[in-house]
Amino acid sequence: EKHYKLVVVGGGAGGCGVAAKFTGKLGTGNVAIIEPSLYHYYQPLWTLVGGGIYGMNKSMRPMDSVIPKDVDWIRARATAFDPDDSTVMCSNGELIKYDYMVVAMGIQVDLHKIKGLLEALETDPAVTTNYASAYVAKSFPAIKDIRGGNVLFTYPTTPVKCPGAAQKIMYLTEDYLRKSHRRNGVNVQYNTALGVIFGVPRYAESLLKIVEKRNIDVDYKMNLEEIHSDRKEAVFRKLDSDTGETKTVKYSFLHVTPPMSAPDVIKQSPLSDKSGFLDVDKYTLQHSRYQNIFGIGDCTNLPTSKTAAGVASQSGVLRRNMTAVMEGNHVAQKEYTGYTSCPLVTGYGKCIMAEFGYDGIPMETFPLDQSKERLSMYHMKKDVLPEIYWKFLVKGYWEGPGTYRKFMRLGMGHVTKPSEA
Ligand code: FAD
Ligand code: UQ1
Repeated sequence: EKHYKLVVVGGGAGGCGVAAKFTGKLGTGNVAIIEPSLYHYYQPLWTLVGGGIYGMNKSMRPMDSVIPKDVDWIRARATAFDPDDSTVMCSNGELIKYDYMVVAMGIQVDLHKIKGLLEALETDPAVTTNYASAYVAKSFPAIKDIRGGNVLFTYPTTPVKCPGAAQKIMYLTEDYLRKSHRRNGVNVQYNTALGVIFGVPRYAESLLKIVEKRNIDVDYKMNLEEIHSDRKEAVFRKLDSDTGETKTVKYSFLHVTPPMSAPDVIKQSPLSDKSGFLDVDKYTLQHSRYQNIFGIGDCTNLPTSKTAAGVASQSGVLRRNMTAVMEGNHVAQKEYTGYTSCPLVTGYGKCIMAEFGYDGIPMETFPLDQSKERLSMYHMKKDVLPEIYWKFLVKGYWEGPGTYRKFMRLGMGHVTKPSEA
């Protein structure tokens, strides 16, 4: 049995950043990251990889290059939590004891929950998803092969990471078809299980205008249930039908946003709430029942959109609050506002920079109307944010644009916003 002052479970966006923040305070050898993957992925790039703008390699780095040098890397999966004993069991047989633990395991992509999806991803070049590392690189070749027919995009009933990414790839595809003079004769269709195009009305309004202008067909309350890749058919359940009606559509291209859920290890532990996600306080990020446990990112039950931008903002809150608890002070030093951001890429060279907090309250950083499509925000997404991520976020230095927002918007008042993120 090994014992650490701090154990971080998961070496993704949240885990690396948090470990980097605390290893300086706690000292070499006192912090460990439990992480099975050999590569760390910058997933926000996957939209652009799918759109043919970057290669997959640009989204990945060897895990040992992002895990801070003075942190112990335990190359294994966490397989069971015993929070009453302050221990985690690992897939390599090691039992790890901790004084404090941060759970940052991300969200689980449940490809197996749609009948025929795994088979289609493996065998049909026209079926793809930007949500799983193994298939992102399929997207652009498939887009280039479109020659008419129904080009379908889906959105499931469950929480997902970066909800906007289900549509970003659709706008890129549509733009690509237009620019390569293949848009005629193609029916672009967004089938979403939701009843709205986007959860925040301010941005939904912009997106509705875009789909109308670009002749994209949106069908609400449609949940992808099955794929028959042998017949190139997708079957959707109509969620608002009492009789369980379905709709079957022939596809020439299909981008799937798969259902997702909390990692099974969390679901099966005393750490989850009824939804299966890690049960944390929505303002302090401390676990609701175990004071020496905190959570960050996609694996938590924080009621806001799951994004790396959210993780950045949460990491500052977690730093302050966990430090306070370690020093014997009251936990609520800083409250999370629910800040999250979704750069809605709407074409090659266009992006709506959505930023909002709890209850969908807009929290825009820049002194301009971010609900409009802009080239500047596209460059932000494509060129600036990747640098911020690798140079600052995973090293523990980027806590989101909160402080910059206050500075940039001095005197600007056209969007209501809480003062901090
Ligand atoms: P992750 O970064 O996913 O890390 C989780 C880590 O936990 C992984 O390394 C995993 O290997 C590890 N792990 C899993 N199980 C175990 C286990 N049992 N034991 C130990 N370790 C485990 N966000 C934005 O802000 N802007 C965007 O534009 C954007 N676009 C996106 C586009 C796509 C296509 C996708 C898929 C995501 C996008 N995101 C975007 C979302 C962003 O990538 C995630 O919200 C972010 O990575 C969450 O960080 P995390 O640390 O919670 O999880
Ligand atoms: C952000 O902070 C962040 O973390 C690095 C992202 O992850 C890729 C984002 O996509 C966004 C949009 C932000 C928010 C930052 C600004 C400047 C709007």
